[in-house]
Amino acid sequence: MDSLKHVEANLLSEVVSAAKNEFHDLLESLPSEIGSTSDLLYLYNGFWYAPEDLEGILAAQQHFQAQDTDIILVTTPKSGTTWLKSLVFSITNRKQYTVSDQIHPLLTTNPHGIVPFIEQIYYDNTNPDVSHIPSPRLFATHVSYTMLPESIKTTKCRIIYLCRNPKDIFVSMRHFGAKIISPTNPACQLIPVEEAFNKFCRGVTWFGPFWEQALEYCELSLENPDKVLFLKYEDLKGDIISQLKKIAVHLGCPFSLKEETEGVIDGIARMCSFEHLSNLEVNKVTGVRSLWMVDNKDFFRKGEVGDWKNHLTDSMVEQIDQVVEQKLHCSGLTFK
Ligand code: PAP
Repeated sequence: MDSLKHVEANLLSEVVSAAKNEFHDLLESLPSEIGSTSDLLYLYNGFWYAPEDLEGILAAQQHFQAQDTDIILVTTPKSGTTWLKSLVFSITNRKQYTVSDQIHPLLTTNPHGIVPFIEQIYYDNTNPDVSHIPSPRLFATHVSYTMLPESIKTTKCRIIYLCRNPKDIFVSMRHFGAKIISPTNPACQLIPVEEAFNKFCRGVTWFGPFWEQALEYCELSLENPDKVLFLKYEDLKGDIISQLKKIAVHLGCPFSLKEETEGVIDGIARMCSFEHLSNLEVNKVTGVRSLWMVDNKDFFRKGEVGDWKNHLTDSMVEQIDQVVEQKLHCSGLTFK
């Protein structure tokens, strides 16, 4: 029995190392460039990826089997992923965990520890067992629609896409990069901000270009609103209650009048607010992590709309306005 296990383990490690070699060969064949985040990115099918993200998503394309009841949260990095994860988890689990509940998971676990990124779980293990996760399973991803595993497109699972003003995304990403890039890899220093901004405007950024991704999901939400709900961070900040109702309807679990009058929607908004989540011990302490090498606290900075005004020069604003005008004008997609 032991020798059989040994043979199985050897076979598995050979398969894994063959896949690693194959991926390594693929990377070698791809165009690469230091991205706006100061790390090396690779261009694959029109989008830029850090190698571990690309490896994870390619594995997910092969192995991830979506279920009709799955919910997939899609964002460009730094556009409100952490917030969206907490909101959707709270909505879909509201019968099990009321927000006044002292055992509500968000009180002790960062949203990233509750809703996993598909590309991360398939990077950690090319074929993880996700079948045991209770329904509705919640997953997040930063990838474009074209790169999603096929079963997400063919099953009835729902997608929620959240986008944000790219000026605030850049500022948020720059601060995040300063927290994680150099400390985790001393050989890698942040490139000058003007250079990083140029790269961002050329789309050479994690999962970029951001406009290609936003356009894809925006068009899909118009063609197939039952499948894709398109949200904006600025709208969540502007009127969280109406956005929560919209999300609940999209997910097929609208709030009842009774829930509304009992303050369930307000409770979820409060539970998931920046002020509340960022002040929880689990999201405040240095060294507490839910994702790779990032402290939970690094997912919370200001949580505001328009902080770009404090960081971007007039010429940067002009440059990105031109990109947005040129790339998004026809779609009608605008940012406040
Ligand atoms: P990720 O893509 O790496 O997971 P993501 O959560 O999308 O990061 O982005 C972090 C941004 O969302 C931060 O924005 P800032 O840098 O402009 O401040 C963070 O502060 C903000 N954020 C995190 N949680 C919330 C929340 N509950 N409400 C509003 N904004 C939030």
